[in-house]
Amino acid sequence: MAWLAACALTLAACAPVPDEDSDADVVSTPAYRGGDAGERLDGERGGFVVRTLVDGLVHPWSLAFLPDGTMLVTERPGRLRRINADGTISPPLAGVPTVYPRGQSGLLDVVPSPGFAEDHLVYLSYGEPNWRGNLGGTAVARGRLGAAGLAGVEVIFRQEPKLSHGTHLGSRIVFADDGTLFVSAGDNRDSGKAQLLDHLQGKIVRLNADGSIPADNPFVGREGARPGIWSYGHRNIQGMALHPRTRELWSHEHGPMGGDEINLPQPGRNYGWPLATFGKEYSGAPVAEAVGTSAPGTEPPHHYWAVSPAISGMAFYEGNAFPQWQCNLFIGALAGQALIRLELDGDRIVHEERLLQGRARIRDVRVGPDGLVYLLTDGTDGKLLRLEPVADASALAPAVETKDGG
Ligand SMILES: [Ca+2]
Repeated sequence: MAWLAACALTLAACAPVPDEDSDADVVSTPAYRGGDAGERLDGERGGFVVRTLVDGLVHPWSLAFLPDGTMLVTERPGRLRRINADGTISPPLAGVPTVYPRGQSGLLDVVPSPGFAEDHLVYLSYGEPNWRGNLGGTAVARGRLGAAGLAGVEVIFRQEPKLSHGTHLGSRIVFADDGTLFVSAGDNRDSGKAQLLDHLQGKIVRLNADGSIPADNPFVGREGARPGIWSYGHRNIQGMALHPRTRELWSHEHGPMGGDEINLPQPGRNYGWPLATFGKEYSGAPVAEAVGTSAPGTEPPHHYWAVSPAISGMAFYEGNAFPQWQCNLFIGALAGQALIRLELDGDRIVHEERLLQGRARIRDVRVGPDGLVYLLTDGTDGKLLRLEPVADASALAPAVETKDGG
């Protein structure tokens, strides 16, 4: 029987991380619920209303706002939809590249071009299959959005070789003010590659809008280094945003068991994975390559969580709807099932509150042009939620009554 035990051990060791299924064959039937009553919740900085706008989305991953008031939403199995201002939801739009629909892989981020009003370009990040269809890598494609979908789609970035069995692809896309874009590319659960400059695993890359390499990238001209790399030593980045005032890039990444962290990635710097981490392997063992919580030549995290919330989505709040949350940083928590609200003093994180605790896995958080906060919850019945100020108590359920009108 010893061989049986050994076989079982081998299987366990080789099994993909069982934290997420692709659910690629689940039928998506999204429905608009924005007319339903919202629910009032209380927070440290006052009450707010949470309203379900859409349900029935299958693993929605990212949300984007277009100038005409519509929204684009990705579903991880490979669908891109338009949610119109009147609440109608489009069928899956044409032109989306074929995704590698396994585990955490599939259609991921969606971001309009900064010049969308003129160029109508939409950028997508996704897990792209290799030619055999048995491995995936992070890729970015862009196409012009018309009524039926994307046209003229071209792939402007891809991880080669592809090493992912369905885990650790990232990925978020953020445009900087100079028109370049940052793309996070996960380590594909091949952690050592995050330290290798001749690989694109575990990196943030910086590209021109057409996918070409900016001449001032930090490793341009260095032999043996991929010139697209901006920063390295990353694990799995599912949140990036520009700070609204300093205009610097902020990112966060999943640690293993413990050690989720926030970084302010600077050009050419090493963010430590897997040499330095505050986390352990899921087995409880130390990370094999780690020398400790710090390592020579690597940057310490700007902020870290000893217990991983499993973070995804990142948005700084700037808007008029919630003055009490001005310049706060919002991050979704998957395993932690919460909306994390961080208060800042300059760049320093000085306070954390968890909103919507225990309700759902939160995959994405965005601030709309209306100043309201939009969330995507993860699951086969994923939802688009909106946080609104408490304005009209009569619109809420249950009815809120106060004698003094205050
Ligand atoms: Ca790190």
